Amino acid sequence: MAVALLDLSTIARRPIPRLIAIVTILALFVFFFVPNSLESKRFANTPYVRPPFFPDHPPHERPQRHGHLRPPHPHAKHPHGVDTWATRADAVKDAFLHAYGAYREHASGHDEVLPLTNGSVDSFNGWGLTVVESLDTMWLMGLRSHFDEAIGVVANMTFHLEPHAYAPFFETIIRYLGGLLSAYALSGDSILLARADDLGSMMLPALETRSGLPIYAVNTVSGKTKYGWTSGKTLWAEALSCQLEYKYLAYLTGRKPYYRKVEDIMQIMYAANLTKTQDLFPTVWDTVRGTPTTDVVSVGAFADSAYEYMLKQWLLTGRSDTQARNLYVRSANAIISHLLFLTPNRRLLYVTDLSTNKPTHTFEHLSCFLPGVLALGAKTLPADALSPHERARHLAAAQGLAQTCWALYADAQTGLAPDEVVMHRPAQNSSTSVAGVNMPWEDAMDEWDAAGRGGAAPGTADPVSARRLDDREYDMRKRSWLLRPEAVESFYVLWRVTGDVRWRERGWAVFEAMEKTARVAGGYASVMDVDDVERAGKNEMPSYFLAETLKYLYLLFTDEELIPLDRWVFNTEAHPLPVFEWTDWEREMYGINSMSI
Ligand code: DMJ
Repeated sequence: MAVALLDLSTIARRPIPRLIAIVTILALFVFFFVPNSLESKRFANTPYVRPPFFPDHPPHERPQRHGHLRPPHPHAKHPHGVDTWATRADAVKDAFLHAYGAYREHASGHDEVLPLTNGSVDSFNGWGLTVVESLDTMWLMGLRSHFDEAIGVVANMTFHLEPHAYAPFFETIIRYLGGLLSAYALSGDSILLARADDLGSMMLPALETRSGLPIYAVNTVSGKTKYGWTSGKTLWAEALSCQLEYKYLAYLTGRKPYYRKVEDIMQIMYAANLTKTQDLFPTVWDTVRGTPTTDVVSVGAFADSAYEYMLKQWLLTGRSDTQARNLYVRSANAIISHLLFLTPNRRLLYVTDLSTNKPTHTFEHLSCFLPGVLALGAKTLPADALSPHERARHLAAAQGLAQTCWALYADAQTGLAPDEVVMHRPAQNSSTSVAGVNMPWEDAMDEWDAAGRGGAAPGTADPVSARRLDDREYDMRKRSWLLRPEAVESFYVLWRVTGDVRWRERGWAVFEAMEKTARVAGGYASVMDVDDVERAGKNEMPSYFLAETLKYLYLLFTDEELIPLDRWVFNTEAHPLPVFEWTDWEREMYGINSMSI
């Protein structure tokens, strides 16, 4: 150090070395600083140009498992003349490539494609929803080039919204956050976790309400929130359908608010007084007070995934969240006791809503998720949580409800199911009152038990076909098939739980009907009237079609269990998340307990 100081002072005293030193310093200054400042001025005057959403050339997939560069047409036989499950799985992959290709070509940079007009729509935030929803399906189908291209799109996602725009909490969490987390879990690509963390934190203001129940929507930039059409209310499905996503995110990031904010919602549910609604959760809640505002109970649109997420919280956390598990068992028993009915002739088992404890006898396609959840519970719950009697009932209810979901498909002219039906009540349709019509399923089960259990349990036999309207025992209230997944989702779980190949065959029948009626040049279009084969489709292809419907069909036909149900848990948008176990420090820091209710 002393030698260096001596040399510098010598240079400073002599004129020529001093001049060389000054010129060198000036040259270095010009070299390093001037271009940078010019550069930044140039950028300051140039408007920001977003990079292209997709590159010009579509991704090119290398030949896949069965040696096809492109999978065969669904109706084509296997090269050796055998129509195997593997060729059926390939046919679903072909359907996915057709749907995603249409989105990529016509709706790049937007949320969803409009399949009848080759247009696009920004249904949820305009960030490129179909890309995020398709990531894990691409991964499972082995579409690696498509996946890699999509990662490039995700890398550029800022989740930016204009000041007047709001991201709906429920849809953004189950679709975007669920999609990112699942793709991360499958691929391990850290950009996906980074984006999930960004989005998870941007959506947290939705939970900053007086009660902790989520408000409808958030502006991701300002953090401002707003109510939706229910003004001041939270739908019950919205309140719980964030548990899996945020808890897995808390596990991955170590960030406490991700866990605490959503667990506080569960604590409201554990403390709720449900005596008026017979242990069932009302569909609408006051966002400020955290209490129900209605006595309507349902497993349909406003409630569905909330019941699903009780069981799945327990499964996702390595079967440790016994409080959520026990609440699921209590709720599922209440559903079976109060919401299940049988039609008198075909013995169709259906799940309906209650308003002031009276059944409405409506049955929604959305409710066809329930058989899958009941079957999953019957398969996984331990003996100390579910008695043998309860387990048998849960499994029989699952099979019977799935039979009715199938009947709705099989009855229709297109082979596709209506979105909502109302079951006939002969006592209303005839002048004489008929005793025992639309009887509660539980009563029928008790009678069957008492009579020695001969034949199939009530409602579980294959439904008798009824193409004639009069024989159906229901009227269609919503005649459209909206490319929805719930029936094939339950067929998939039942196939894996029971090994009964009928569920696979039915899934194939749904797929063939879909190919015939819903496939159009611009993707797949919802069907307006399931009983009218001639009627034009509806100009929409919701992202859940790629996230859920095609994924469950693909998994149903793939012999290998790509997503083992004991190691993965599907969120309500069919994005699989891996089972994990909390560490001791997480338990301590997050305040996790495993208390039973
Ligand atoms: C999906 O977006 C999700 O499954 C949601 O929970 C309800 N149903 C739609 C598709 O029908």
